[in-house]
Amino acid sequence: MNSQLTSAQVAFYRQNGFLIIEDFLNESELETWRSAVDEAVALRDANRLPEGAYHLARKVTAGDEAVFRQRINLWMDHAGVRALMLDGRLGKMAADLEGVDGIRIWHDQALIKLPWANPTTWHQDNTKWSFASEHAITIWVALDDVTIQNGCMFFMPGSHKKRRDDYPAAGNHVGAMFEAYPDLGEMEPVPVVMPAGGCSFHNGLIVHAANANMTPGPRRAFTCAYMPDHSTFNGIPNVLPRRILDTIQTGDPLEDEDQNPLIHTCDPTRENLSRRV
Ligand SMILES: O=C(O)CCC(=O)C(=O)O
Ligand SMILES: [Fe+2]
Repeated sequence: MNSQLTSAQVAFYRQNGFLIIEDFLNESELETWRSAVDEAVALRDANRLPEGAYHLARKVTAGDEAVFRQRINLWMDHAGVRALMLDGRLGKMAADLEGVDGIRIWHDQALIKLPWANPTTWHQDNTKWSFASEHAITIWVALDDVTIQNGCMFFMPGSHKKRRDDYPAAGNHVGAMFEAYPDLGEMEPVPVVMPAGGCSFHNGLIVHAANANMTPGPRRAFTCAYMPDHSTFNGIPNVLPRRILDTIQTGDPLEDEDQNPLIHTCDPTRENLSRRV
């Protein structure tokens, strides 16, 4: 795993809100990621979230997969994915890119754009999550070659510097966000084409989307969204399970190790928490 970041990469990320690393996994690591994710998705069956999650508990049907097959928090119920996700090197990359001292998993997800899937509409991520932070960050790992044709992502460079809280949910047309924020619709997006084994990082507030899949093959990606340590609950349930929602109030820290494990910290007194693989 190519987990060494240069200062030029960090500077690019902070200015643009994203970074592409084409040679992230080598061949054998890519095989490990593919087989762990494929197996975990198959075992999860038609359940989008692990058992106990608050909502979205209903089983997914074909109509729900028009944009992608989405299976969330596979690290919780598959040992192979868990070993990949608790790797502190990923947490350190996320922390270094964002300049924060600790990183927790918010959620992982398999995002499989099936053949002929619809585009992913323009959106920001962090506005949907249970914490608000300028330093949320996601890694998106390509398990297949990602092309313009099969559903690559697109980023609006620099758009992460402004929170846009108020726009229609996905399901509307691809550019629905631009009706609320016309300035965004004037920008030139950057397509994120990369070979299998490549990855991108993107800030939780960057405005982004993905193409339709206009090919007969799937576009498999595995992603993990990260939350800075010390983030607090904002009242949005999102993927939190009932077990947690029943016990926290808005403003409480999100620090349940079984839900949001600390995978990297600069604090030596808490280091053992982030060394669990
Ligand atoms: O893969 C996609 O189609 C969209 C991914 C995305 O929105 C994300 O990772 O935040
Ligand atoms: Fe997103």
